[in-house]
Amino acid sequence: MTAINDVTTLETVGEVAVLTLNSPPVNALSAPVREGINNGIKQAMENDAVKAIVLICEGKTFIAGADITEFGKAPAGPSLFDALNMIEFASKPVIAAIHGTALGGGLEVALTCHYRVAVPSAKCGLPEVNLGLLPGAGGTQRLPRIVGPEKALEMVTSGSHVGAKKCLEMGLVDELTEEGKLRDGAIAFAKKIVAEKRPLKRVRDLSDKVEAARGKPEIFSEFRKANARKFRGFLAPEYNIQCIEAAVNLPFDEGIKVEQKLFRELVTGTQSAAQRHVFFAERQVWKLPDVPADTPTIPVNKVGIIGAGTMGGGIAMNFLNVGLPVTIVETKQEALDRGIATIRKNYENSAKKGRFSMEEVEKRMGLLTGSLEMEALADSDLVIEAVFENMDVKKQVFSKLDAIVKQGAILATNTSALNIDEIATAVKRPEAVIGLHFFSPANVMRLLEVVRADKTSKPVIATSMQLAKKIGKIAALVGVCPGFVGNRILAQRQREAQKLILEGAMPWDVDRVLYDFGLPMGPFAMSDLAGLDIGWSKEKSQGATIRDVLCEMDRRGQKTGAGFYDYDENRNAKPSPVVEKIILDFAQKKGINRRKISDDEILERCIYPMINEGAKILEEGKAIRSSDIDIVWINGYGFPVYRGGPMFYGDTVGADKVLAKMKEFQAQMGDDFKPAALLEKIVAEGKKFSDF
Ligand code: T1G
Repeated sequence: MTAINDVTTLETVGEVAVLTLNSPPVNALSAPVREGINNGIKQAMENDAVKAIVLICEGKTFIAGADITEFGKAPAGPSLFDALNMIEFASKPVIAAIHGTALGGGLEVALTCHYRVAVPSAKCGLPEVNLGLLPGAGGTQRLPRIVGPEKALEMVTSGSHVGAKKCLEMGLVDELTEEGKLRDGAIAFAKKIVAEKRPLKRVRDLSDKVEAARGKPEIFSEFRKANARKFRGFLAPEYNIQCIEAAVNLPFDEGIKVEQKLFRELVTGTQSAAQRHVFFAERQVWKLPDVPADTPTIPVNKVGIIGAGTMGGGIAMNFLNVGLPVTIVETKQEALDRGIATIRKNYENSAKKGRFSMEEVEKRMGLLTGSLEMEALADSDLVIEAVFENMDVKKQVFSKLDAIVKQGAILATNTSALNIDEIATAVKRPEAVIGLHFFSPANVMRLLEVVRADKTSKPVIATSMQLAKKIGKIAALVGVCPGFVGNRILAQRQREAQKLILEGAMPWDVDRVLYDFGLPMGPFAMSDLAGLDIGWSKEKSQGATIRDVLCEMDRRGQKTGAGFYDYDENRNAKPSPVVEKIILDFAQKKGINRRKISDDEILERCIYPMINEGAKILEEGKAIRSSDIDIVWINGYGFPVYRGGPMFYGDTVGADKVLAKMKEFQAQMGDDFKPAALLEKIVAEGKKFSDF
């Protein structure tokens, strides 16, 4: 065995050379790995005794892609193309031995090999699209030559990981070896093809599947049409499609040129920078500076939920999904029965869609116990209350829990904005109290705000974050303040949206601008969807706001066929002349002289105060880092991932531009736009939000 470099070794087993990469954590194609492949293949070629080469990896996975940390830096070491050419034009067969996940550049390396073997648990994929990119090392030209353009389109635009068995069926892998015996299996396969004198099969020379698709533009036009909604606003999916089209219509080397051109455009653009930022941000959220990784955690084997309404039921499903028994408590049998029936219906709907079997439905429902007595929660390791959003009610519930639930349990509140420090005053064990702010629908939304109160203990925090990961959430640890992080920032946008429709815009103008920015829907369409009468009461309403007026007219949103918009029988929204008149009359009564408001002003007034509030949250220490705020808004409110989140977007626009606008608005419209001290500091010191 000889060391090619620090991360690569070469040894011969009979007539087979084994080139092993070992570059934790994922054998990414860093400069040393590229150098190792280059030099290792070269050395094996020069050894006449070697008749075939196996390329294999130590650690948890085959090469999982280019080294994303290298992007944006000056290129170092041999180019990936040098390594790929070394393999593809080798005069001896090179066999990729795949375990774990061969992804991105990793699969592209495997595609330049002449053969690919894998263990059954391995997966292959080209997930570059999730980084705002496309496979930039020939993947868009080689993949369709093996699996055909239709499957290639699906793989490159979804970034999905395909299991080894399916890869074998598609021809992406030539043989499956026994689990755990990849090296031996790959060497045996190499010996076999040498003995059989099999030809060197270069993927680039395969043409039947791409030629068969030539002259069928409908393959691409139909794919575009079917995915238009999902791809809205993103550049990378369309560029990936164009590369697959090039593979069908152009010779290989011409197709590579198209791929290179489009890759360069994406990798230097703001969308990929944003999506690469999110990739790392999603991994940073779990790193808690003052809660060490070895903090002891509390075993959670039984979960209690108080409240079987929409939130309580949805929260319960998260734990049932991972096999944790749940006891759910309500005050009235009818509410309890309704809540449990809703959970069952949700599961049965998923089973009907083929997500899992009816047996699985029964298994999960079998873990659920309903009760009208809070005493049923006595031996729960974690109790989450999801009762009416009222401080007195919450404090009564916690006081009862304190007397009932065993010591050492976690007592969590699902409140979306109330002060958890105050709730904790209702118990003798404030260290056990934490906020677990799920987003509705709680069994679907990925975000969980874990809200630490002043006295919350570190084991409770560590356990909560660990549990969040276990139930498949992405969690951000935040501090107690009105609205925590997500809703506190949302309040900024909602305030400006309401002001804008009085000053001159219409609801459909504000919604259009924010929808075109990339949000799933604007604030007024969102209000109609949720229902305008949330928190509204007929008795107290005095027509003080546009919403009051609409609710008083029974225009309560989609559910009443009218809200800010008029809805047809299919709930298609259209601007309402009735609402337009209400707004104009309202503005007149208030003595507001309406004016034409530009789309730019709508966007800046809705988004910049959000960024500014994020800066305040950071300076108050209510979020650990700015990228956590991005994660909250992308996963909780649909901030477009290709803009990286509000704080990353602030960096893209430029903190100096945000500050200048905030000052301009402040001079015109008052202290709603007062710049945060941190925003001033960032600009003064030439820093970025992402430095915090
Ligand atoms: N480059 C650099 N670091 C990476 C990395 C990569 N490609 N992939 C993972 N890491 C780090 C990650 O940041 C984390 O670091 C640690 O590895 C464990 O990751 C030319 C241009 C492979 C499925 O998009 O999907 O190839 O936080 O926590 O849950 O066409 O990592 O520990 O310091 O995610 O077991 C294409 C991205 C790149 C794959 C493993 N490849 N990675 O999941 O561990 S672009 C990808 C993943 C490209 C070519 C193009 C996952 C995983 P730290 P982890 P995991």
